[in-house]
Amino acid sequence: MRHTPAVLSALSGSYSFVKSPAVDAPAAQTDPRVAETVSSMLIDIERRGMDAVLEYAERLDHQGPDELELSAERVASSGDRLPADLRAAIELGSSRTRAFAAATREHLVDFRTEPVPGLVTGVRYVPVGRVGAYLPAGRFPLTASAFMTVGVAKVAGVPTVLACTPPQPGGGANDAVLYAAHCSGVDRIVVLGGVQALAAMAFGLLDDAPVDMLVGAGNAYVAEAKRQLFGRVAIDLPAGPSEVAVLADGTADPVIVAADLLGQAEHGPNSPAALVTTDRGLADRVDEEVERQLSTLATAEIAGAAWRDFGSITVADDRETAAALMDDLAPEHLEIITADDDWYFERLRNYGSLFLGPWSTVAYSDKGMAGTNHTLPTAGGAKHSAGLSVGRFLKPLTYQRITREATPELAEAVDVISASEGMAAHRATATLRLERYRA
Ligand code: HSO
Ligand code: ZN
Repeated sequence: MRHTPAVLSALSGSYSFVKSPAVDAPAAQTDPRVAETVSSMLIDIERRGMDAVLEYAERLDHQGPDELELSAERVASSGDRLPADLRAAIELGSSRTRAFAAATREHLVDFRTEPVPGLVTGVRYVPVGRVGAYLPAGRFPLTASAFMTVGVAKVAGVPTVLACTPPQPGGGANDAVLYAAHCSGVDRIVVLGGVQALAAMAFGLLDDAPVDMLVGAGNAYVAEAKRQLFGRVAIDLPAGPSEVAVLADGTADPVIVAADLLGQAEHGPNSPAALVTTDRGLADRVDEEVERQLSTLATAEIAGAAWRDFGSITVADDRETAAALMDDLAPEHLEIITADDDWYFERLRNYGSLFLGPWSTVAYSDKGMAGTNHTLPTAGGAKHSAGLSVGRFLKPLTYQRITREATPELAEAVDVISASEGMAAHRATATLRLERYRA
């Protein structure tokens, strides 16, 4: 998240930084060394297949060749190894996410239109055939990832959803991640991490065919592997470090605002968190409150580093300026805590997911309890893209049926255009039909 200098200088109102980021926001481009490592691994795995996959799994994750497979019973019984309250929370998040995806799916309706008699055109939503989901379980096992990827793909009607999750330090997979995947309807889970997992899914080494689409968050290597495989397969999003922005006025509680900023800064030392406010007093109180909360936060080492390097507090003169600043940031998550929430709701254009009012916090969506997807554009991507949703797993395929009746109008126009372009074979496809129509 970084402000565009040209946008800042064009703002009609003024603003000032109470705290500006110490470091420029992480660049959207990948570190060239990461790109190089990933590229050589992909080439090697494509050439040598499963032998190379097993070598990387051994070298990078100390995984033996017989430690990839999980029996169906082991996955199905994963919930039995969890405390009852965690099991119930996973079931709630899974069903809530599936329900929101199903409601969204209902709005994606096949249709037909007949612009002139004899020309029928339409759209059919057809699910992608095979999806590969990466379920991260590194520093933090993001339990809800499976809801967002596996669960939403299954609601879209994807016939085969394969998942990979990295091995845990003592071997095996994280039971909460397994249970979340199981509740989400996964067809098969393999214990495999990093680039080797994505390559194995994309090259069809785990199953009888390659996947058509790769989804799911991971570290910089996982993100880069997806970026490099894009084109050969579809991907959800090029995901960078998680971000949060809060747009608040003097009515907001500084304790809540500070907690919500740290709530995403905890993801990693390069996670940006921004407050834009129309109230100078709130800015100062949040500045102090963040430090106070960091002094007791268990993950202060990460969140504190993120706040120090990528945290910002900006005071805007008026709500127009605040909204313009926020649209320029285009944050992954945006919380609005003001007396004018509806005005901002109507006005704002760029965000991955929006949280309206003091009771709405990002973690509710992060963990699947709101039902909305947490796979969202970062690094300003919200200016051009939306997050993952059921529609991404559905291809809106067009078709047409043209009858004899509609032939003269279409064929005569195609004849003229093709002749002007010199495309004789295209022209013939139309003129031959015209001859038959007139015969
Ligand atoms: N904020 C992350 C998702 C997540 N956070 C899950 C915690 N758990 C990306 O939206
Ligand atoms: Zn999060």
